[in-house]
Amino acid sequence: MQIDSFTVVLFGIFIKAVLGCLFLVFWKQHRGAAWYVWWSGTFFLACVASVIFTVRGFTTELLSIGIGIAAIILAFAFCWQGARAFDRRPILWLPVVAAPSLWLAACLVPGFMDNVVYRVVLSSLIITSLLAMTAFEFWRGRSEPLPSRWPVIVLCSSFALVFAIRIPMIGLLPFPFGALPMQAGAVGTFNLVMFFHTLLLTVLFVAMSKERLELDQRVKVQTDPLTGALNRRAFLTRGARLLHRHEVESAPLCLLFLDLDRFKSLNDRFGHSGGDDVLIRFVALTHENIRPTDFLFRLGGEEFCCLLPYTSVAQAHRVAERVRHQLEAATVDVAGTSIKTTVSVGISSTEDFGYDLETLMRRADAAVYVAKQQGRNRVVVATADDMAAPGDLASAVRAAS
Ligand code: GH3
Ligand code: MG
Ligand code: MG
Repeated sequence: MQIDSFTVVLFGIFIKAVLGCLFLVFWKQHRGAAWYVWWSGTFFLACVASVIFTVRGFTTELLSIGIGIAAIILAFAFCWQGARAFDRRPILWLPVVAAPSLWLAACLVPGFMDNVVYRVVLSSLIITSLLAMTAFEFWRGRSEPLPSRWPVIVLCSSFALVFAIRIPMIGLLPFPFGALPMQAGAVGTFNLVMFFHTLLLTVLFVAMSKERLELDQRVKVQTDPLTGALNRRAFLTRGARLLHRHEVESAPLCLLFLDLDRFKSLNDRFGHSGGDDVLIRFVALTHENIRPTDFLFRLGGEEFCCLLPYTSVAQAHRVAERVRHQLEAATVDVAGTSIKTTVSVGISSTEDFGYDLETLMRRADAAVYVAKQQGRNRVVVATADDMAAPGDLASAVRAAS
């Protein structure tokens, strides 16, 4: 069975319209995901462009080629802004307006529409730039662990390359790969290349969005909403994972248990919201004093825990002293009053107590208890003969797990 080219074009229009609707449906399900709207716009514009191209021959070249290519250019500009929205960067409206305007302005220049070389060069330059910017946006966000991000970067780059190589091929290949007289085979191949790029990119955009939404959910359930620190749930899962890795490698890890001093009286004097401000400041200050590879968890109330991978007791002691010192020196402004507070810290190490999270917690908690008894605002390293902590925090850890 032979399918005529008009049927293929109609099929393409239908697919693009369906994809445009699909991304709109995704957006309705996740209203915060504005990138879906941009990518929906990309497909609707590509659909409009295909419709306009089908009337070529029935209307002027300016209306068919001029407006059709402008719609394609706008579609790629939308794709780029979708990438920016995906990586939570502000939308750049100027290129969205400027790119198709530049093309349309050129179309109005006498002689431009009649010269296929000019048309191929200018449209390729604009589209290559837009696709390269899209690939660049995704590359900039590469620190986010989304597996589909890398194939998207590769695909956007190869899409850009397809348009870029048209420029050196102007005098060598038939349109649309170059600017020599059109051949049916070349048009078919070009459309096929476009079709597979678009299809693959769509699948990857959907996969990447799904990965992002899952990651956001995972981060949300592991984050304390007040301070932004990791929560007890994260402590249990990450702690167990970290300890297992350190045990396999026989590497040292230290646990800091940090308990703010006389926090209840601070709450009583300055109100709960004043206490909240101190908690937020404390988390920010602690983050400034640990490495990006260390972890800070809010276990509850005014109790925090740091896991310091590949760290000796001496190094952990320095970190704890730094945090203690800086908190002592810091002030938090609450309704015009400067609040000051201190912290007591207990340290336990895998070098002394092995690789069991519960044991490390119990030992560090006992060390905090000693610090409180000695007058607070100090760092105590857990030793084998520390007394047991009251309220047995380890059993709380067990209960939460
Ligand atoms: P110590 O020096 O012995 O640790 O005394 P403390 O007052 O810090 O300890 P205590 O356990 O007696 O009090 C902890 C207080 O923390 C009691 C509770 O009201 C307060 N708290 C718990 N969660 C929050 C919170 O989310 N925000 C605020 N502002 N306070 C909280
Ligand atoms: Mg406490
Ligand atoms: Mg306390």
